[in-house]
Amino acid sequence: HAGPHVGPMFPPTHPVANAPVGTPPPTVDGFVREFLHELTSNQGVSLERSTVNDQYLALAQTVRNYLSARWIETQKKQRTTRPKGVAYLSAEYLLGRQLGNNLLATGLIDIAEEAMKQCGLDIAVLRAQEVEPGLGNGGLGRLAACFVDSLATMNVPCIGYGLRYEYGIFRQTFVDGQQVEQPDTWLALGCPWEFAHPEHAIQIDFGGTIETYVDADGVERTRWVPEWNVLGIPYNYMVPGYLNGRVNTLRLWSAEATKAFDLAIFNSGDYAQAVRAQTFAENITKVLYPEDSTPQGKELRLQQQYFFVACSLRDYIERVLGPEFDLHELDSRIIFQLNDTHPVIAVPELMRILVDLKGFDWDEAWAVTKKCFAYTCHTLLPEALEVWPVDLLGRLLPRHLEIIYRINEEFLDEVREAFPGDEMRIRRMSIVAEHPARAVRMAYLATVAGCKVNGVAELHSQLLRDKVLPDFSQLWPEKFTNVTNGVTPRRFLRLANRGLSELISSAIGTGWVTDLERLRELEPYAEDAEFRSAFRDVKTRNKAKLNEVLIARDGIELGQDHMLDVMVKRLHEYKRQTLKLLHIVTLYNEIISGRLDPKTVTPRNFVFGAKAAPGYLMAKQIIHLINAVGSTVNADERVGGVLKIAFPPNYNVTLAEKLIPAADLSEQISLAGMEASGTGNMKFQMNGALTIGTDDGANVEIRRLVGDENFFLFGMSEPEVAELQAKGYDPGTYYESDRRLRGAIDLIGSGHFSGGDRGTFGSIVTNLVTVDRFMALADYASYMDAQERVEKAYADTEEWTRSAVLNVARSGYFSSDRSMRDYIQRIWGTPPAF
Ligand code: 475
Repeated sequence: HAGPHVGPMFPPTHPVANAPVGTPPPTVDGFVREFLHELTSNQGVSLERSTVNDQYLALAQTVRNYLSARWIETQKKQRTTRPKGVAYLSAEYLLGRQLGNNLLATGLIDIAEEAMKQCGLDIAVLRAQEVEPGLGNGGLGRLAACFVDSLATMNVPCIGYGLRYEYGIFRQTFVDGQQVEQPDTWLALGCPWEFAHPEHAIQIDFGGTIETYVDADGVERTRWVPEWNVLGIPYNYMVPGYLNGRVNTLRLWSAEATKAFDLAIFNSGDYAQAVRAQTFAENITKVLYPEDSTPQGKELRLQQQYFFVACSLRDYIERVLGPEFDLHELDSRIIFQLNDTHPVIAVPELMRILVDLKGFDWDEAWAVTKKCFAYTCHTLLPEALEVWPVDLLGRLLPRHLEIIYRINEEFLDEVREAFPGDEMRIRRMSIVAEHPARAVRMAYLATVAGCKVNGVAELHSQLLRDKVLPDFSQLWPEKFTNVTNGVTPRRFLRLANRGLSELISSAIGTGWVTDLERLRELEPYAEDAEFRSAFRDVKTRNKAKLNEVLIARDGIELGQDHMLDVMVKRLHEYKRQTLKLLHIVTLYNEIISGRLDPKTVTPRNFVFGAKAAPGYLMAKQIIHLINAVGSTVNADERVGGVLKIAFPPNYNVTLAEKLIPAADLSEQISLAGMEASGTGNMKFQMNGALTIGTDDGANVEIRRLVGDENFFLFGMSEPEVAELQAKGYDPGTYYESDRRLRGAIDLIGSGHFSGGDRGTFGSIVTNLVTVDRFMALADYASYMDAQERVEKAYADTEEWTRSAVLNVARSGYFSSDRSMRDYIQRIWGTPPAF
């Protein structure tokens, strides 16, 4: 089976493949002219009087002009060929900076750099001016951004739908080592990448009641009589493929007050109330909820979710397909991919559109709906599975609740038929949970409605089938599948690590950028001493650049020539940042108590990056502890500088692009069975870091690909975790029996890192010794052993480099291009139209 056509949509006419057809190849002089034109006509300033922000905006505008013509062409072509496309529905897109990516996609990097030089400007300074759109929390949001990049590059028609939060993920600062959140004002200095279309506003209804009526044909029907509404304004972003002429669309919705609404109130004379109504509407897209994996059941969050999918479905059905389209054939033109349960309210919304507005009968509508959705699950944590209280849903979306009830009734009838007399099963599988309060289980609704359900790594998909949705996988085994996550090599290798990219290309050519499996051709170079030396030089330069960035950004100085050991990800107990801390505190404690000679310790920089959900108190205390250990250890002369701890605040995509290329060691140390996949792990591997990790998420697949000898495995396997859980886990026994572990925990408990105050980190210590839900103590000894193996391996520079090169060479599988191929083959289907 040939699979989708992947490659340029138009034969490139000149090296700048995203430039408009027929335009002459861009030149440095031409680029300078266009840039100066943008500066004067858009910013209204001369070069001499311009600020860095003016210059950045003018440069962005210049690049955007190269993309927009191709964008229009892509859409024109799609309107005539009408291919089946993908609508990726995601409440989050963690895009990262756009300028570098768009320069890369248009092939303009060198021309732009030279043009800026001719204007007396440093393009790096302009690029640094961009505030990244942080419209996501972590893995799930970044995955969406990688996927839309890959689909454009693979020439697959895709429209990404999401929300344009006025405030993205908060900006993290530390005050006395504690996290303090600041609003992320990413739009304050202007966003040159978006195209606002207020004229295409869509009205979205909320609240009210439902009523039945008899239609013209004498059929009894239901309709929703809503109480209030808001407008959804689309903001379009260009998603360029890499040098291939395709530019897809990312459409983010922003909420505004409807005119009719405030006009009515204005006419009643209540000016203040009218203005409040405006604010009320705008609240819907005001801020990204900063909870990663423990969503709070907040009404505003449900408003966001419904607003986003209602805008998106209406947009696709009415604007993209148009009134002539026969919606019985909807699945021939679109698949809606649900990025977790956040967009699942789209299921009853499509049913409502088909039944209430388009006159379908129920069965017809359900047959169409079932073919148009597929669901991706990103978690295994029970507290992360979204449920919406029935009273809240009924108040905000009464008709949708009614539709969900009917879906559930018919579904449960199907279960009864398959398993007669099994009422326990009915209760377990019901979309509507009865206890503790009546609530809709969104993952169940997605599973019932979706044509496919996938996990995000092999182990995760297995656990999803066996532990999270076992009844469903028994009923519909063929519905379940796996698509292992991936990351875009354009941003995370080609752009973030120019040195390594050039080294790779000098060895095997440039084809790897869109065909990452070709990195396999590097394997023989692992045996080539000259290549290894060049590879090390790249790492050294990346470390030097990181040092510059950290000094400029935070005044942080790392140890020179140290191993760089990095743990960057959201702060969560299951990810076990505390286990990493126990390793550091153990080394420190052994040194200061004279049992370990610092001269025998491999000098290491430990770098952390992590945001905690603002309401997650334990996570915030762990952040405080990391900072406290950092300042104590860094200042203690007995350590002789061999252990350095850095925790730059506000870890984001931009910082990731600096940290990952410099890393030697990647920490992926979640309790087995907890991390659905991980994607940072893939980025580190791709950039030549070795992984120390548990058998969890995609680590399993990384290790299988790189081989045991190139991976530092430790800890219990998932079945071992389950077994220990079942027989009863007591962290106290580990504490009592392991001298080093006890020493480290006692040192934290003694107040050594908190100016003598035992209370500061008391709850962390108590929690570890008495509860330790994620079994850090059980895996501690094994982790310490693995870290010793790391030290030994790192001492043999040539062997380490050999391993690092092999890690890169074997990372091709983790391109998000491969993930997209898997989605096409296993979920979306591969009609010739792709
Ligand atoms: C997994 N975010 C990673 C990654 O598949 C995985 C949840 C609720 C509300 C807002 N955000 C979330 C997540 O659940 C999330 O980011 N999950 C992550 O998805 C991509 O690699 O293992 O933890």
